Amino acid sequence: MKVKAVNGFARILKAEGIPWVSCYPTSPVNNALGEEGVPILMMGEERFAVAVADAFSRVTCGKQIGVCTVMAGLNAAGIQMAFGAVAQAWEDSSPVLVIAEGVGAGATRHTHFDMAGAFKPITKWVGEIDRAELVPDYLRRAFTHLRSGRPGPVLLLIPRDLGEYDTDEHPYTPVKGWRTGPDPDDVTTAIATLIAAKAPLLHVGEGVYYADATAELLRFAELAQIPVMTTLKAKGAFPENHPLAVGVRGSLTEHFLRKCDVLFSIGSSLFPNRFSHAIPDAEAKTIVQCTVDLLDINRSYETRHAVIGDAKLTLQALTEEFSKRTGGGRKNPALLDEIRTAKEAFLAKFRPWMESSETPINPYRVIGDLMKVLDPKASFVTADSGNTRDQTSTVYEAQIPRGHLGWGNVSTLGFSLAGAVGAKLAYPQRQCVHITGDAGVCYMMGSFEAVARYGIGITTLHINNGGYSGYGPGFWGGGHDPFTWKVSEHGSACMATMARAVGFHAEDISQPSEIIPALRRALDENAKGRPAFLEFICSHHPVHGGWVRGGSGGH
Ligand SMILES: Cc1ncc(C[n+]2csc(CCOP(=O)(O)OP(=O)(O)O)c2C)c(N)n1
Ligand SMILES: [Mg+2]
Repeated sequence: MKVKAVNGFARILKAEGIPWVSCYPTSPVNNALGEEGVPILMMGEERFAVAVADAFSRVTCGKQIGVCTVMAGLNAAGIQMAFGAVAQAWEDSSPVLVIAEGVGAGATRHTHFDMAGAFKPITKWVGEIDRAELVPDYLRRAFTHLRSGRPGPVLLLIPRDLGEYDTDEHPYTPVKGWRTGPDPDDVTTAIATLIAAKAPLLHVGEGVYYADATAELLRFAELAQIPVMTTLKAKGAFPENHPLAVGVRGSLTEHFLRKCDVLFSIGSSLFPNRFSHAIPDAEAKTIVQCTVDLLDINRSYETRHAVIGDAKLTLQALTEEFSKRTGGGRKNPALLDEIRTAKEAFLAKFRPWMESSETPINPYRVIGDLMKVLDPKASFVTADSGNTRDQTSTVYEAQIPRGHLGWGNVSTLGFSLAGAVGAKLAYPQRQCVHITGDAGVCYMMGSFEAVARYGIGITTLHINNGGYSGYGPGFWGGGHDPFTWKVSEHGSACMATMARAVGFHAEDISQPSEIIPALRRALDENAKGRPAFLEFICSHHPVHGGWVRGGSGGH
């Protein structure tokens, strides 16, 4: 049967199980999606359209692929604005499919902008479809990249006037994606190293999420009785209320990171960025790195022991070898005591703020009360760039996989709204909340109308601390204070009023005792399909758990 190229394209997306496509006007694929019965979500700008699709891929750990379209072709405005969002997906290895209009045959001399060239450094693959009958081939390759190996964004360019192709001659079967298993010799070495360790630490990265290996991780950690820390992006991959959990950052994590003699890493690049730890005294420790991607080997630290392969297959092999060598699991009550004591010391610093009745409200009180209200087994929390990320990632306890989305090798303001929207679309039954600051809110305001229009019941928590708090006095030197950080007083700029005007349930809260009732009202509104915005009048309190820096193993 003959179909137009864009319709064949849309049918293939449907066959691949794509539930909706987020977009911003316009793309020749959008109409075809309508004709083929694939809903589109028309957002408020391109960056958000990409970010929602990106977030959907992240929160489903690539089990579902987020897809978006943006304007391009001879008017590259859309794809140019989308660049930052795609770059972020690339930095964080998120498997999002971006579709844009290609430049048709003979028209390349009419544009200055080399789309494929511009996006090659920030995508896993760019496909430029130049003949109608190649639509199935290009989508087959796109989904192979999206579903196999280290995840990452793919850009497909499809011109509007490609003509037709015959689907009987060029059929399409959905792509399953492929995994690689570990070398058994490397598994033996890794387990021998682990068994010989005096103070091992499991260091868990987001690869465990993408490999769907959280159950295998739990089994392995319990069998081997090892403390478990996660990277920010892997927060929640191991239940943070588990007696072996040592969190993401702060004194509890730091104690075990410094103390360990074997750092046993699974699913992490191990590169120390702005939002992760360096490995202290790396040369004095033995590092075992289990990862899917050779790019990470001998990258930030010299690799002596590596296991290359999918994290699920690797954890299964490690568990089997460990059981064989130890005759079943082992017990370590002294370790559990040590974790409990270190956790108590860590909480002793933050708990008073989480329970504080001071005004302006301490931001930790909002997070503490949020933890009292949310169902820990059916909720999702993410936070924005700035103090909200740092404070949430320090004290919020994620008990289920993707109960928290940590993102941001490069952490871009405004992404938390997309995170919550992507989560709500993926898990409609969950309470989905994101925490953002004054700068974060400004970065997302233009997208609120679409969230309300589609009835996406998420809650925005705006921590109004009167400015860009982490950039306060002294951050860039005295000369720029106060202009680097202060924003308008709440009396003259009420963000809750703006959110209400575009369809959100909205409140502003200045009393700590009002936090829990307001959260409950917001979640009730969410359950009815209405987003909610709560603006908390908070203190300037830029305190959070630290990252271990330095060491000689990379910066
Ligand atoms: C797109 C982008 N530009 C700049 C930054 C740098 N940046 C990080 S946090 C921040 C200010 C955050 O202020 P606010 O949202 O009020 O949060 P607070 O730290 O005060 O809680 C800025 C400018 C960024 N992360 N992303
Ligand atoms: Mg602020």
